[in-house]
Amino acid sequence: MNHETSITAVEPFILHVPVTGNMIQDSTHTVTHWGVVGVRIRTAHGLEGYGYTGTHAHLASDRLITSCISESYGPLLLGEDACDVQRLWAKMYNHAPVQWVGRTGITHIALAAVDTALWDIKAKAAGQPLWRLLGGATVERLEAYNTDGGWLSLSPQAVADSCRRLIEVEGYRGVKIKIGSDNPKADLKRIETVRNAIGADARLAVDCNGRWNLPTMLSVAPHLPDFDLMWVEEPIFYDDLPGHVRLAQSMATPIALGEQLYTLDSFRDFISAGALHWVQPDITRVAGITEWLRVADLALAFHLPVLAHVSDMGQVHVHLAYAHPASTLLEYIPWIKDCFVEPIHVREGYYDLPQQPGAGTTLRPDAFERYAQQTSPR
Ligand code: 0YR
Ligand code: MG
Repeated sequence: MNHETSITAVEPFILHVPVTGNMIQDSTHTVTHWGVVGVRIRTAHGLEGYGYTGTHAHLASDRLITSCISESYGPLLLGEDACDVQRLWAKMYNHAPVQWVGRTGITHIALAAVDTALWDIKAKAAGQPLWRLLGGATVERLEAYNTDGGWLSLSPQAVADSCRRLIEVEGYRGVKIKIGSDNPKADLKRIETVRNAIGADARLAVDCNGRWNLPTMLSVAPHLPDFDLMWVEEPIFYDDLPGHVRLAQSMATPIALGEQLYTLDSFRDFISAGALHWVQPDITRVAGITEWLRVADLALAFHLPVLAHVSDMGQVHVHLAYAHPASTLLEYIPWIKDCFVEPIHVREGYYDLPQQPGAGTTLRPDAFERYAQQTSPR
């Protein structure tokens, strides 16, 4: 037992941070603030680990997460060595009373924050950024693609203008835009407007956020090759495995998904059934870095590329994407980066490699001053 990293306190927090332009929409969600819901774990000799997860900043549901962290996981951690990440993850994941009420969902989201804080401590104790602790960077430069110009709340022309600026001025090689409205013909027009604006060489992906049903998607699919898309993301409902298999068999454009899948087993089922082409795990859903790495290894075994999903989990995902050999590209969304001591940064379309020890999750004190919410009602 390393007493220096013995856990002495587990302190959850909730931050609500405004998004770009005060409001964004995809086909399924309207968001004004991003919820940075997480935990600070203190250890005996003063080392602190931070972990967080992303929400739509709804205080009542955010408090379900912080209550799970402080009341269910906290007591399991006190006195334990924070560096025993795998064992502690299993202890929390398999804790029977918690598992009984939440085999996925809120418990996974809470565990994601805790697991990340443990990895943060482990990397800080080693004096290394997480990507180095995980084996080192597998690429010299990790390419970023930008989603923050493509919201469904913007007009097609506004999306086209912002995507063109991202490519031509900011140096991105790729962008992703939202589709999945009630008018698929208008969405095809939207894609065409953007493709024309950014030119033939830029990478373009579209994200339906699970909104359309199979017939709608099948009617749109034959038109998509005109726009040379990297992928269609979450084309139909998240858990519809047979639907995705049928779609993959009849649509020429590759399918990306995973931001709503909660388990390694679900990734195994989707991948082995041939239901997707780009694997998009998010530490938020799969209960942390520990399980994310297993999903990425699984993808590697099938020679499928991994795209860590972002939703502003980029602070951590950049470490994983640099370290994992299956990872090729990483989404960029800039809403919360200024809350962190070492914000992620994209230069000419590539992510800077983080330099500070830890998982990239250490929050600045002024982020708490500006954005903190009460974790429980007074
Ligand atoms: C709103 N990324 C996504 C936004 C994002 C959402 O929830 O963050 O569009 O999760 O689909 O690929
Ligand atoms: Mg998505």
